[in-house]
Amino acid sequence: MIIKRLKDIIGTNSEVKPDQGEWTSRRLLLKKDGMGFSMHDTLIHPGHDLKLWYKNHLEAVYCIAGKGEIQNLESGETHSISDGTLYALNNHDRHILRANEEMRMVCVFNPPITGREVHDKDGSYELVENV
Ligand code: 9YT
Repeated sequence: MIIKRLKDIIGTNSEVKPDQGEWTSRRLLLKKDGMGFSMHDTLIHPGHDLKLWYKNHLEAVYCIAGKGEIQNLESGETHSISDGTLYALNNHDRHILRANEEMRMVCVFNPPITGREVHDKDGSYELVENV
C-alpha cells in the first residue's frame, strides 16, 4: 500500500511549476508507483490561457475548488468549471483552460507521467517509455 500526503510533496521534486508559472502540479502518483496512471493535485493560476493537447495521454480532471472554463477546440463549445465539475479528454481533445479564480484540480493521466513533465510547444506531454 502506498500512503502519501500533499504536505510531504510540496517543495520536493514531485512539485512541478512551468517557467511561465501558469500552474503548480503536486504529483502524488507517478509511473514508478506502478498504478498504471498518475494522479496530481494541481493548482491552475488565473491570468493565463492554457492551450493544451494531450495527444499522448488521456486525462481526467476533477475540480475541487475555484472557478474557470474549458473551451473545446474540436467543437468550439465552452464549459464552465467549478467545484464538483469533471472533464475527461477521452478523444485527446485540443482545448483551452482558463482559471477565473485559482482552481484546484485532481488530474489523472493514462499512461502515467513519470515526474517532471511540462508542456511542449503543442501543449502535450512527451510519452516517456523507459522509466
Ligand atoms: C488540468 C491540466 O491539464 N493542467 C495542466 C497541468 C497538468 N494537468 C499536471 O501536470 O498536473
